[in-house]
This record gives sequence, structure tokens and C-alpha cells, in this order.
Amino acid sequence: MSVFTDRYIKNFMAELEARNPGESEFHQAVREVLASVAPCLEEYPYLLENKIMERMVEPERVIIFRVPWMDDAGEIHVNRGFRVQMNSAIGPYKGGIRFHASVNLSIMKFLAFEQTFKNALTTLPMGGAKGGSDFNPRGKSDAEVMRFCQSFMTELQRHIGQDTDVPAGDIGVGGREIGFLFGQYKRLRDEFSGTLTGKGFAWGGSSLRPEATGYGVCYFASQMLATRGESFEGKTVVVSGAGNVAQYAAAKAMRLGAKVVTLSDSDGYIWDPDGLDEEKFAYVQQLKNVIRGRIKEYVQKYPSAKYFGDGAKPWSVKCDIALPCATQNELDAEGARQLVANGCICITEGANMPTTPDAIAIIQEAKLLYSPGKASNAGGVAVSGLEMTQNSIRQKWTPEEVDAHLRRIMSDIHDACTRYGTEEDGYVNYVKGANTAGFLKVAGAMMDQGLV
Ligand code: NDP
Ligand code: 2IT
Repeated sequence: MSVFTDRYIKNFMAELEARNPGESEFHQAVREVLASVAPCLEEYPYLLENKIMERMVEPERVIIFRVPWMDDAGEIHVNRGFRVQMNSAIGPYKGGIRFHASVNLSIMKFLAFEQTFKNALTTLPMGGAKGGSDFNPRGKSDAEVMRFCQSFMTELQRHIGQDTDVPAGDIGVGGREIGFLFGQYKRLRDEFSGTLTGKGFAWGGSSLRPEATGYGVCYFASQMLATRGESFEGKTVVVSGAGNVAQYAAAKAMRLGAKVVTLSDSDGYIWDPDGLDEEKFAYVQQLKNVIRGRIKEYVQKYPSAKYFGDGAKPWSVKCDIALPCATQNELDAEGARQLVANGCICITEGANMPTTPDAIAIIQEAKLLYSPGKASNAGGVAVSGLEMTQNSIRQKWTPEEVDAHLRRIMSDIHDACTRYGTEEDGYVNYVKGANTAGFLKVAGAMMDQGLV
């Protein structure tokens, strides 16, 4: 790192932390991008003079609102709603909505910041945003979730629209929640539009949107593996999470010939040495998406599997490929050391920022294949972009058509990462590649549009 780069990052981060106190996840996400793009800033001084980075870390708009709702027993609750509209340089704001007890401004800003670069990488015209609430959907009835979604949308609808800001799902927001949110949006705005993505197939949704993130993760991982003459065939795969992304990443890995041996939730993980098959996958879908149960119930159904509780993570399980698909900072230095020691060759992120900075350093030092979520999980928002296109032209594409687009987009993202991330010794630094490619695209658009 040059003296300029080192000093620039230190000064920039000191100011960012002072302006945004306590927002540790946001600081972490900015620091990583800054470290990747500082050499570009040195190379193109007009980006420095135009304070492009300073403008990128300041959201264009942040909306914080009260979300009151009543539970089934008649008790009143008050949650906090957020929408961070980070950057609209290359298209309308676009990004998911997260319902999880941990949601706060720092998490919303880190996710909106990451989304800006991810969306730029998809090749589609989408700006970056994220929203959500500290509402905890765990244990809530369908009726309670519906009332919460209706209250949340009653305020959010003022700030979104098909050409303004297009939300979608994320942790705690899947097909059920998008349905309730869309219903309320339609009622209040009197419009049937593509303002949300992840809609049901019968009412404007795209085929393959539920599968898109997880499938895209595996398409991207396949490209990474191919750079070393490898594939999923015959490999052992560890997956964390058991939600939307984890389920379809696991299913695709299995269908590509790998043995998927773990799934997890925040309570612990299951290890199935025989690996997932189609029947077990159908059971997991029923358990998580319909019954809304816990992953530990898997071992009652399949007693040859083992459950490890107390919030245990699956990283000590020997594997060739790891797919972290649960949440931010779930893979720490200890987990990274275990993966490296056990001979893992590839870590492809399905979640957003699941790997801590010290874990990334360990993984890259060992020259493992490693990709950041903003590159490898971009398939979800990419198919959301394709859903917007289909809504605009009032047409529906077949699963084969959407899959072909998804594969091409993941391949284009891989190309961008290798173009900007290949180091002198030939090692592909996917973090540097993804951050640089995304940054240059957004920065160019901001320059074109003047000081706004
Ligand atoms: P889901 O709500 O469907 O599933 C989340 C999974 O992660 C659950 O198994 C959940 O377990 C686990 N999890 C959540 N929080 C924690 C935590 N604090 N510690 C441990 N485990 C946790 O969400 P998604 O699958 O949609 O999202 C997973 C990740 O992928 C997130 O990082 C999200 O931002 C990212 N992502 C999602 C996309 C999408 O299209 N849905 C697109 C791109 C990225 P539990 O039930 O115990 O909470
Ligand atoms: O993190 C993400 O990319 C998402 N949650 C999906 C966003 C979207 O608009 O589909």
C-alpha cells in the first residue's frame, strides 16, 4: 500500500467514524471498499477532487419511521422502520427489506452501501437501497405479520415507486411478507405496478426469483472453481443458514454433483454426513417455509444426522467448499482458520458481509478462492431487475430464459472481478475486483450527472 493510500484511508475513516458514531457494520463495509479503491483515487485525481467517495458514503436520503401494530392478544407494539436510499446514480433505488430484531441504522446503511456496488455489478440499471425493521417475525402468527406489514407499508409507500425505489425481500422477508406489503401498497396507491420484486408468480413475479440468489451463488462458485480446473462434482460443501439463500445454494450445489453436509440457523447447525438429497431438500423447504420450524428438527426426521446447538457454526466441518448464507460477520478468524486447516479450497459468500475482516485476511493469505457477497450473491437482485423488466414490458419469461440471463450475468460479474482483481502472481482478489468494478461504474455515472 502506498503512503498516499495508507494516509488517505486513515483520514477518511477517522472522519467517517466521527460523523457516524457507533455504526460499526457501516464502518466495516466502507473500510473494505476504500481499501480496494484507494489506488483508483490515486490514479484518477478528479475522483478525489470531486469528493466522489465522500458523496458515496452519505446516503441520498434516510427515512426512519414509527411502525405501530397490534398483536393477536390486543397488545400494542411499536417498532422502528427504515429505508436508506443510498445512491441513484445508475437507476432507481433498489434493495431488500430485512425484518430482524438486530436491525438498526448501521446495519441498514452497510447493506445499502454494499447494494450500490452489487447492483452496479449486475449490469442492470439499479441504484442502491436497503430497508427494514427491528420487528422479530419469529413466533408471530400470519395475522400478526400481515398487520405489521400493512403498518410498515402505510408509511413506506410515500417514499417508493416503480421508477423511484423498488424494495424486495431479505432476512425475515420472503414471499409471504412481499404479498402483504404489495397488497397494502396497491390499496393505498391504487396502482398495480412493479414497485416490489419477489412477487408471487401469479401476480407479476418472475420465475426463478426465489431460487436466484442461491443458484447465482453456485454459478459464481463454479466459475471460481473453473479458474483452478475444479467443479462442484464430488466436492463436500458446508452451507450456513437455512433460509432462502441457503436452501437454493444447497439445492444447486447438490444438483451440480456435490455433497452438502450442513445447514444452520442462529441456534446451531446440523451435520448430515450422507449429504442432502431431493427428498431431504423438500423436507427442509417444508420445515423452514411452511411450518417455520427450527433446523434442529432435521435430526428427528433423519437420525443419521447430528445437531450441534448453543449457536455453533458449521466451519469446523471438513469441506472443500464453504457457502456462508446466513448473516453478517458469521465467519470469524477462528472459523477461517478451521476451513483453511481442513483443506477448503473455495469460500463463496451468499450472505452480505458474512466474513469478518480478519477472517478475510486469513483466507486471502492462504490464497483460497474467496468471493464477497456483493459479487457472488448478486443473482438475487439481478433477477429482481429482470422482474422489473418483465413488469415494464408486461410479459413473462420462462424459467429457461431467466436462468440463461442469470448465468450470463453471474459470468459477467466474474469477468469484471478477474479484470480488476487479478494480482501480479495471478491470484484473483475478488474483493478488490468487485469493489473496483462497482465503484468505477457508479463513480462514472456520478461524474456525468454533476454535483447532485
Ligand atoms: P432468511 O430469513 O430466509 O434466512 C436467514 C437465515 O440466516 C436463517 O436460517 C436464519 O436463522 C439465519 N440467521 C439470520 N440471522 C442470523 C444471526 N444473527 N445469526 C445466525 N444465523 C442467522 O434470509 P435470506 O436467506 O434471504 O438471507 C440470508 C443472507 O443472504 C442475508 O445476509 C441477506 O442479506 C443475504 N441476501 C439475500 C438475498 C435474497 O434474495 N433473499 C439476496 C442477496 C443476499 P434464524 O431463523 O435462527 O434467524
Ligand atoms: O441483498 C440483496 O441483494 C437482496 N436482499 C435482494 C435485493 C433485491 O432487490 O432483490
